[in-house]
Amino acid sequence: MIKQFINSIQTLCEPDRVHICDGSEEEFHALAQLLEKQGTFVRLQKRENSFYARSDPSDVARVESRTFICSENRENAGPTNNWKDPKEMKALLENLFKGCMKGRVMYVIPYAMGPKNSPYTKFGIEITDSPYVVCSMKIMARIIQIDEGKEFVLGVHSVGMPLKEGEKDVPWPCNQEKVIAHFPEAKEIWSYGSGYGGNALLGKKCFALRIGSKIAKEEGWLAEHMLIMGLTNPEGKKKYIAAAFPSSCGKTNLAMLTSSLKGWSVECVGDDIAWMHFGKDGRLYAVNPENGFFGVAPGTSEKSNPIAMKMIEKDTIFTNVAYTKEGDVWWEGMSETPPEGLIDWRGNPYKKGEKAAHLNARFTVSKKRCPIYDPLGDDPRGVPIDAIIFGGRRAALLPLVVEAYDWTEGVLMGAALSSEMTAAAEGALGDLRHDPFAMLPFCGYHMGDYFQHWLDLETQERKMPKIFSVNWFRKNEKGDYIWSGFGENVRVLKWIFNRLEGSEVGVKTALGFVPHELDTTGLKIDEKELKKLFLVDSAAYSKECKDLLGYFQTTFGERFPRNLKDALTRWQDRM
Ligand code: OXD
Ligand code: MN
Repeated sequence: MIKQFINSIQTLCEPDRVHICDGSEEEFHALAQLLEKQGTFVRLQKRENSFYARSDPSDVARVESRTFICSENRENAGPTNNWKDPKEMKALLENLFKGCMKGRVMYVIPYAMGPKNSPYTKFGIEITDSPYVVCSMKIMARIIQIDEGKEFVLGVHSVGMPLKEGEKDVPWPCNQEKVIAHFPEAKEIWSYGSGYGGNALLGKKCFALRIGSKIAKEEGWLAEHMLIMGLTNPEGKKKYIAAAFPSSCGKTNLAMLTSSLKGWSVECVGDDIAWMHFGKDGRLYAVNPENGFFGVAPGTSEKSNPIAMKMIEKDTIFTNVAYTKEGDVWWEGMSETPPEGLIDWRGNPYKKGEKAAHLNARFTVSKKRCPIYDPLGDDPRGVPIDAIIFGGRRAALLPLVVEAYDWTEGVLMGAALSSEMTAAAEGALGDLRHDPFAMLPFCGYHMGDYFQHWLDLETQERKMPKIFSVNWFRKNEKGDYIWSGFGENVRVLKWIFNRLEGSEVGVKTALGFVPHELDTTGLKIDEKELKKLFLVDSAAYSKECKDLLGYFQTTFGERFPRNLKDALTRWQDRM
């Protein structure tokens, strides 16, 4: 069946030859050399076994407007996804893919998402004509032998730029026309025209989230846009937390936090995706299906994430950052001032006032490189989750931290997530958008049914994790962030940890419990400002509740769960 599929794609795409990937180091180095020769990769002088790539300026982020869920029934894609009839889409794809790999090699990548020997691991095959994608997939997924897998989620990817006889390739081939299509019933992914990130590394957003969430719904588990971290207190007690934030809101920094509080420490299981199942003991267990980090580079620094800075010292692919004359990489935030003689992400001499690195520039690195990679990070059973955090990027309104009164109200916190837009997807920066569960662009089916799925998980027998909402991004009247964030966020995690232990007091508000006291030893923060961080402004929040109800009703209609509507009424009544 797999052979047949590969043959049929070969016949359709007409590559010069087929290469079945084995995921070996030799293969990676041979492809990296090829990419160097083609001008896609520049080997970095300053970092061992590391490469620098510049994409085409038109191919820099996920293209949500060209991402489709092609369910048999339009209703099942829901109001938050673009839908196209699967037959129509297949016809369109046949057209686009016909001969699209001419002059290129067709690589077949068999891969696993999840730890070795885990009952939660799933398998995929990505067929691609991009060696850059092969090198990235080698880092981001676990490459396996084809006969190791059982059922495969099939993915076909092409940059959409066939080469004529003798035609010279460009460093970053792509096509202005882009389509990223998911077939949730057939469990297939077809991606055309982009070589960048989540559009092209099909294991990540396409499989682990869009198709993954659909499988999770069918099988009764959760595929979520969440980091997974272990938090240890000064007594050596450890708890695991999963946290959802919209793209580019600091998940990688939080997942690798360097604690500013003595005795508290964080270890990292994952920074982007969590697959979570209830165990026989009634607890929720999480695995990170990915094998590496595809992190946002700008803003990553010794201050914001010293662990990541160490992690990317070698064995890393950098894309769309700036390039120094010494043969190193640079981006905004790495140091106060850009180094002399910098080349920007477009390949031009850097000009003051312009961006040296693209806002969505990335590093791609194996999780084995993470100095605080969790000892249970690859445990086939996953790690037990005691708390789930939902975080948005909101300049006003949302307190620094709130604990939901119960599972249902916690689910409502997830559904109510909204955030100011970042550069991970195309769209106007800073615009507020609803992003339920940080899954808006990643839920592979009707989001109303997804909310219901979350509600249905709660049973008497299960020990449900506690749910919290956080907001690091509240600003004062002057427009400055009130909370210093980064390593200081451990103070909020400490409060959460102690709430789970039952050793910390919570103050009741309309939304849930907020801290009576937060450990601020050694922190320079004005008491008055601190108070503001825990304020639930009734009038403003009442309006937010009304807006939320409007959003939920107009968007999800009948499929917005009754229990969530009731929970929203409870919030409103308490205001
Ligand atoms: C990502 C994203 O790349 O969320 O992780 O966009
Ligand atoms: Mn993400």
